[in-house]
Amino acid sequence: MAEKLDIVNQILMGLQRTSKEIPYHLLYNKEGSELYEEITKLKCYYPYAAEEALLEQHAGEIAAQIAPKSVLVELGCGTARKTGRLLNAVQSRYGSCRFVGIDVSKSALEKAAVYLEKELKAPKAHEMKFIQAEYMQGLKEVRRLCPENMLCILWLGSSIGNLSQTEAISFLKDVTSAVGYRCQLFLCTDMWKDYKRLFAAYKDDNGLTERFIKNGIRNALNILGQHPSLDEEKDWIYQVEINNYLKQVEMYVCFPSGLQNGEMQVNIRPGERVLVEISRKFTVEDIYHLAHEAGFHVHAAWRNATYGCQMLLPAQ
Ligand code: AVJ
Repeated sequence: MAEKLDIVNQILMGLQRTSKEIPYHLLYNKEGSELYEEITKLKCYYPYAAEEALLEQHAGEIAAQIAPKSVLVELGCGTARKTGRLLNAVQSRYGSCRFVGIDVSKSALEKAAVYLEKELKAPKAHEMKFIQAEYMQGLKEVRRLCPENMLCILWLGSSIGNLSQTEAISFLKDVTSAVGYRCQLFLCTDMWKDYKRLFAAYKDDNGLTERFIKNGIRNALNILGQHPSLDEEKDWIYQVEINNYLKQVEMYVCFPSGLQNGEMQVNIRPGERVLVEISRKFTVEDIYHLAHEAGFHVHAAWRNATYGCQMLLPAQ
């Protein structure tokens, strides 16, 4: 119950700011997770295929950078559709592989277990575990279960793009406080690129991203006890903006007629918009800078103009 109150307060705080926003994680309720899964199949949504291609191409080399006997830990593993080939590469290099998937979604974890079982070349050589938890709580639990092991923390999908620079730095610092310095971090990031490709990826013609972003708003309002009709929702406008200064895609919902709730805790004026998600993009320099600020160094990297995967080690 305390959690519910927390999230209500978080939403209200975001909606009472001068520039209104909601927490991006509200995008990932059941409908949202399904929509995101569909988005990843769109041709215009290049990050998914770009990451998959890099992992496919370099799985062997990536495995070679993972310390022997490491436990691989995936943050927000979801259905683990991209993890199998890394696990196979680790297993074929070292003979066995230990993996822990962390995700808040129980149903995603169940799918991940089934999917990986199919995908692994030698399932018996893998030890797999799944923890339903938020990232940090999950990491602490992994450290408790494996107090001595080197952990290789996988953070795929350019999920770090949802965090501002300050948030990203403190998140990466939190990782080392949760697990200590016996870890390495495999961090995947989308690269800063031309306006046209970014725009096409986040404003697809099928309107899937629009539905995904509006679903985030709907979820937030539902949590506040508001249930806008589909007719009301038809008036909402999805807006994508490319912020060149912060190198991020910004996704908004604009309310031409405004939106209030009974107690007037929420007062979105006509024409005002709410920021639902940012998706930051990185230059090579940005990645080095972020790693440095967070107390890591870039130990190895596999990149092209579209996408980057890098192995970070604690600078200590
Ligand atoms: C899951 C954060 C990587 O930023 O590209 C996709 C989410 N939002 N389309 C991204 C998203 C709109 C996605 N991440």
